[in-house]
Amino acid sequence: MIDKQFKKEAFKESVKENVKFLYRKKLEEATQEQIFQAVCYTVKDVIIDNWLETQNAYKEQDPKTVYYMSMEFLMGRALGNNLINLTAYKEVKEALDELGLDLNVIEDQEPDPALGNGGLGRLAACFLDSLATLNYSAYGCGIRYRYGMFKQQIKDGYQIEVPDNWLKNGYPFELRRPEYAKEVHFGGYVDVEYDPATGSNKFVHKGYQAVKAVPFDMPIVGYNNKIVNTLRIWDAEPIVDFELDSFDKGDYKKAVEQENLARNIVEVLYPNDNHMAGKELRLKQQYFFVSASLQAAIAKYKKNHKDIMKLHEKVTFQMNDTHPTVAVAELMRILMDEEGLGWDDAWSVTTKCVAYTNHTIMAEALEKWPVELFSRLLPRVYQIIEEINRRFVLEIQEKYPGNYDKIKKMAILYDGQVKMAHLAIVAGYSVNGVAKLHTEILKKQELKDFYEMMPEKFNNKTNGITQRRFLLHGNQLLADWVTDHIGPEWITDLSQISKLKVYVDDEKAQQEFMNIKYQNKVRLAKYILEHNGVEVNPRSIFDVQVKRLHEYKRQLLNILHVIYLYDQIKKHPEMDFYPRTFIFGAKASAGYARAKKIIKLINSVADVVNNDASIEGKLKVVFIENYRVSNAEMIFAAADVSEQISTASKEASGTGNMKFMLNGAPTLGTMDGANVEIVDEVGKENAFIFGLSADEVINYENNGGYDPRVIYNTDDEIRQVLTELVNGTFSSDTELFRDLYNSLLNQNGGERADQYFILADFRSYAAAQKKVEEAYKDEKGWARMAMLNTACAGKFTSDRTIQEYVDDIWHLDKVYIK
Ligand code: KOT
Repeated sequence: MIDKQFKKEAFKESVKENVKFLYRKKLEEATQEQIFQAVCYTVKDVIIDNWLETQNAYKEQDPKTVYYMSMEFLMGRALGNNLINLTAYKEVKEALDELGLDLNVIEDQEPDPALGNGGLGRLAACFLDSLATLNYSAYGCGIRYRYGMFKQQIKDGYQIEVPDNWLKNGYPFELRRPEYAKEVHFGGYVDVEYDPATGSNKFVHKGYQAVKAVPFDMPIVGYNNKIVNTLRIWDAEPIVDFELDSFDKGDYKKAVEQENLARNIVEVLYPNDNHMAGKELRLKQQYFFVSASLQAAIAKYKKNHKDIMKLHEKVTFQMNDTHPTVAVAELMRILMDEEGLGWDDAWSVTTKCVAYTNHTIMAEALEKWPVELFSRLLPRVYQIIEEINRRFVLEIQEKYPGNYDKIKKMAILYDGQVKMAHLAIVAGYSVNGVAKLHTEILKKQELKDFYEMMPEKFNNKTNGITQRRFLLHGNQLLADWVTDHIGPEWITDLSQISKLKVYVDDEKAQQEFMNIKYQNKVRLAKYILEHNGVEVNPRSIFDVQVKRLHEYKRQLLNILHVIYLYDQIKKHPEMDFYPRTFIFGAKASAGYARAKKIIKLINSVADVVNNDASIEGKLKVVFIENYRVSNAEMIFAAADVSEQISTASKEASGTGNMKFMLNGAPTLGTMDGANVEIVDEVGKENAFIFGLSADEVINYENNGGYDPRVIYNTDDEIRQVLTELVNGTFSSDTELFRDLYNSLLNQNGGERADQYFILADFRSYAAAQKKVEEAYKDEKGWARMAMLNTACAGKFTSDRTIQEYVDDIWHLDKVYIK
């Protein structure tokens, strides 16, 4: 409770006033959506005051600022989170109660701003929360996509993509800032002109198309500290009457083209996770938001600093994967062509300002642009990249004389392609991976040559999540219980949560903890009944895998194991079997046919299993439609088992694994990504680890793979499971799952048979699952394990991650608001 607006009576009055003002209605006449808007305006009113104060404090104290450059910010709903961080959630809930309104229902009116695909975008959102909470000056820089991540519907077991028109009713928390609009230029050509003022040549970009970038600001509320930072996302508008001199007014065709460019550029988020969309429009999106963000950052710096050579003392740009890496050349362009620096000075500033985070080693995600496309779309920027490359190649030659292999492997321009990761590493002053294992793989394998040449740049920053959203908001019962036992410090210092360890053998605490889990399972069961029409038993083990659908994440392994269990129960009806509910949630990229087929398989297995009376409800399979941030919060709270079963070495970190852990669900997983560190924290005996190690997988890969047919030929039960994919058990169309079947057994072109080692890991996965069942039957033992997971999750707060970025990379100053 920090402001007068959250005195209950004043709050109630304000909501009523807003309903009247916005809709000319009385509260009783307003729809829930209208009430949602009215409540948001009341909340925004408080936020705006803090926002102004924060920005004033920044002006006065002039701290260094990080610009977190990201194509994706998967924010999730803002209302509940803002109330939590304003420490006003409970008061507002009561005030609304008194008006006969339910805050949960009102929160449910908000569209999920889904300007991201999955982990990478959600990480950016958690980072903004932590930056504000830790009193650091920060901007998120991104794109205001008209359509975010598609909404998923399941029809007849298939995924259908429905456009996500999140701005349909207006988004209450955004603020349009036309006074900070910037122009961004595409296409055209570069002229060399003699500049009499300097007596040297200058490069002039001509004949381009221009787009106006208009920023929309969203407030990022820190927890209980009055800090409000800004997520600045850029909209595109046609230039029409904006700086008309920059193009030929009379050119009708060009005017139409520019209008189309503006319309298209921010239209939609590319729905690909861990996959490069090599589309011209994607590169346009990248340059669009990068150029606008850099122009704005430099304009802001110049307002109260004279010396552009000291930019790095006040500004740092963190590139969230290679998607914003064109920033390297764009910053060079601005410093040289607009600020008048020479190459060496511009390079010296740029290489102190930009840093790069790598999030994946999946080959298909590596960004490489055809030179033809790049140079046509961004001729001046491309020229600069050529020069960066020329100088870098000279450096390679100096360090490795005569070693042309190094040039081939490390050059930024090679084989007619622009390699964005190479550009990011060459220019960046820091290169980091997102979990210990991932960073080691980068150093030893993927980026070995770069690590050898510039080891000082490389560092690890293990990912984290914000406990404010994923415990305090998402699991209010557990949050209150934790606070009752150890006080509220965990909310801003998650290391405190280890104080729960003293309760893990306390039977009363165990019962309370598991009773909360049960209530959360009842809540999820209700959601599943409403959304899927499937009744699930909240006393069964809730075994959950929610994440993007990708072959490397191995949802296929999970569902094949479900088939295996089903076969076992059918064959031995008398066998001891603890009831289990397998819960899936996953979106597949629209063009990823095999991923979509796996969704269909999950739903087909669900149809058969859920409707087979003979197994007496022992096994249920549920596919939750449209998995997203808002239902994720509820799902984590209700999970008993956290499925983190990627092929070792493939999942850079994972962050869902941390959300499950915090909510008391032990990990069933491979030694991959941050799972390794989860096990370090909680102990191997409090997780269920299986499968090949990253080294073993990489070894196989370097030696041409392995032969799944040996397993198929010798393991009857596995063969039976695979046979059921194509013998009509789950579809009368025996060809429906043929591709999945083949992918496990047959080599296909360049693709190895079972390239994600599903059969190789199957038996060890099944054994780990058996251990889960045994462990769950021991009620006290399980309660202890679940509590230990919560108690050992302290490391995985994004507050810790951000503090490490600040200490090792950004060197920001804290700012306090009086
Ligand atoms: C790559 C290309 C396009 C869109 C997304 C990606 C992407 C996503 N690359 N890595 N990620 C995930 O990033 C998360 C945050 O660091 C990791 O936890 C996760 O393991 C990555 O797969």
